Amino acid sequence: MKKKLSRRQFLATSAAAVAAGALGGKEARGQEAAAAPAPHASNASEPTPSSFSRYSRYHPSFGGPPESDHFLGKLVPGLRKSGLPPVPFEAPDLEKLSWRMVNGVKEFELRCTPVKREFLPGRFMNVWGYNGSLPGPTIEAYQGDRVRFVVHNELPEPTTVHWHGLELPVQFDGVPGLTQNLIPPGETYVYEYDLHQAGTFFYHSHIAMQEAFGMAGFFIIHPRIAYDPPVDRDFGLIFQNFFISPNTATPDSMAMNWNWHTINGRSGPYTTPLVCKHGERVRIRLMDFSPMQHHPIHLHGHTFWLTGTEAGRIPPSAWIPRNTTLTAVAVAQDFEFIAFNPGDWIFHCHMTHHMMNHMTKQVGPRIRQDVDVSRYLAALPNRPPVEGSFETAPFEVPGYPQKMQGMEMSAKVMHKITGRRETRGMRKQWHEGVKGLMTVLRVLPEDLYDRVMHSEEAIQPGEIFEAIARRKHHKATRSAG
Ligand SMILES: [Cu+2]
Repeated sequence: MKKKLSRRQFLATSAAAVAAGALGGKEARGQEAAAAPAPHASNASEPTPSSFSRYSRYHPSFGGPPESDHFLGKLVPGLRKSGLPPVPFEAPDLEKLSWRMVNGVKEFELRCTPVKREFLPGRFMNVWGYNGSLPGPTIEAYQGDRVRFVVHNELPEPTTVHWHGLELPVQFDGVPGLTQNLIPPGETYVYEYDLHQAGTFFYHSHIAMQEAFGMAGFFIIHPRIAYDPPVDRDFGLIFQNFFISPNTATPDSMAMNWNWHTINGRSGPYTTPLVCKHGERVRIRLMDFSPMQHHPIHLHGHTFWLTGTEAGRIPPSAWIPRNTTLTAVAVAQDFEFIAFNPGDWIFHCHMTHHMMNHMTKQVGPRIRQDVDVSRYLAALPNRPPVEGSFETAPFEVPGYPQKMQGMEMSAKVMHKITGRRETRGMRKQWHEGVKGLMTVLRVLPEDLYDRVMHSEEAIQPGEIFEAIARRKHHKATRSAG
């Protein structure tokens, strides 16, 4: 019976405890809360309601002493019950690698392939990946699985696949020369081993120049039973950089600087927002597969806790509250938070050059004088000389690239960006603030979540955003939930 307590009942219980506290002081509150049924009672060491009688997952978690459980958020139960398998992992804009069971082994088929990936609408880049995708499709498995990967090399050159972070028999580690022979073009190689770890792993080519071409993908290994408290959402984002000069669509893998930035193979604002419900416990797994660049990843509107590494969940006593986390090359980090704050929140790398892709059309001092570069390109033999003086008024402000902020895009491009379900009801010009290594976390009250993600009714630009801005969040959610 205790296990059947609904979320609404739990909230009412918490509210009653708070009200009792206000009337009768601290002691009365403790007694009232202790008498209430536990939200889930599968485990004797789980928190009791008194642990979070003053905590609402619909309010900011700050305010308590730094060492308190409230502040750490570690006692907040997920909407998802404890003791169940983990929620499926979700990496926006990437597919999952399918598998079939062959004599007790999960068999996956992985093809190493050239890829045309649409970084931005109409911008198809010649990169490499797996099964026609950059990054490769996500491998999702469970601790204890035995897995087999049948790898076909469809590239014009030899390759190997390395299973990053896995403790496996050495002959399957994927290092050319050291542990195996290269897989020649057109050939197949089979890797097979047991998964005894759990965590955020990835797979990638072990040829440096192929890595610079983007050959990597998520390899998520779940524990059989979700960590407690469980998360309601499990998202993943791979950050990558490429140097693609203005007049080509093929990266220069020898370059030492990077002008195109992708999350799961797309650049902002073409990255697909992460959408969750108000009050859910959310995990986001970050993985940096850039050739050389580390990324300070920043989430607005929430404090998150670093809760995991490649090696799985960190003990809660060691969780670290942050707003920005520096994710280094070849590192995976998991963080978790309660999505207590409804709205459209930018979620991005904080390196200024990663917050935009390069603009090729209007570079240089001429734009500062409000003359389009196309005039010069059209009259190359007799183009006017460049003004050498910096003492004129236009040089007192930066000009490029600040002028690109409000750049017009064609209707076709705009439709690809704003026509997706996940973006419905965002403000009309939302895409102006989402560039390069950026995406959006949308925290939607339950009724608005259903309208955006499940209904077919028309939603005007800005409608959802304005509805949230007008609401008193916790009241609206309780009555709607
Ligand atoms: Cu960055």
